[in-house]
Amino acid sequence: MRKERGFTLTELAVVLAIVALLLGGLLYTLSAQTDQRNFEETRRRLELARELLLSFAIVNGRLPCPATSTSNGDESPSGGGTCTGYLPNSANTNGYLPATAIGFRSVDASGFATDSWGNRLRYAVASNATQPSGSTSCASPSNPDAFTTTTKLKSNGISCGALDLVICSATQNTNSGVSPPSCGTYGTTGDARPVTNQRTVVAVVIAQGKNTSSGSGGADEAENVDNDGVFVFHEPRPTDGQGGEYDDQLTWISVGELYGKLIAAGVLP
Ligand SMILES: [Ca+2]
Ligand SMILES: [Ca+2]
Ligand SMILES: [Ca+2]
Repeated sequence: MRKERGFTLTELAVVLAIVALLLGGLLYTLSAQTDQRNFEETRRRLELARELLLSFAIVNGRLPCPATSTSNGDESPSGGGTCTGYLPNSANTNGYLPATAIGFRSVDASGFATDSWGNRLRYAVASNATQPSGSTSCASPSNPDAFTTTTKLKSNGISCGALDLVICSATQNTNSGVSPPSCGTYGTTGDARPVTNQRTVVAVVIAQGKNTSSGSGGADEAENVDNDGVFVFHEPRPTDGQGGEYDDQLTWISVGELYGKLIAAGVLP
């Protein structure tokens, strides 16, 4: 007679531990894959936003104004001109991508363009034209709606730079209180370096990413929504990284690229 023998408690515990480990690993992989997919989808939406903004400019001879929290995804004011709360103006509390004006399809129930986590895409456009650095060719630019009014953009012409927006590698040591806004001079660890030069960027689109829904995010991210002309772009970082947690994604349009598209389409000069 063979003696029947079951699993010992120790054996069962080992098996359960292995199953738990495998399951945990699987769940982690799944959530990491979802995050990665959302990140890439958001990147695609930003690129689409960029193309649609440039297409809008070709048809309308200007860039659209940002949407505000009450404009249901349309530019404000409708038809462009002097934007509601234009930069550099601290009253510009509600700059969103004008989804209905440019025909952007991923929108929330109120018509605002969103990233793949459902956060509304931010958008800022330069209002003032200026001499490109070291040049005197943009003699008397028409401001402050230089890039959002068709006749002004045309009369300013391609000799003007865009004054109000600059992209930096950190918020530390930047200066938004000067015109043009500045990434400052690099001095100590954590200080910003320029990602773009001043007078280069005419529009920027920002996705605030996964952490925005949970209300987290660091100082570098806060710089992207504090309604001044300085924006921060770098690779994603964890909470204890330089400048705090950062998962924002940005894309921007240089003024030269805008002019290039308008010239190619016969809108300028
Ligand atoms: Ca973020
Ligand atoms: Ca700031
Ligand atoms: Ca800022």
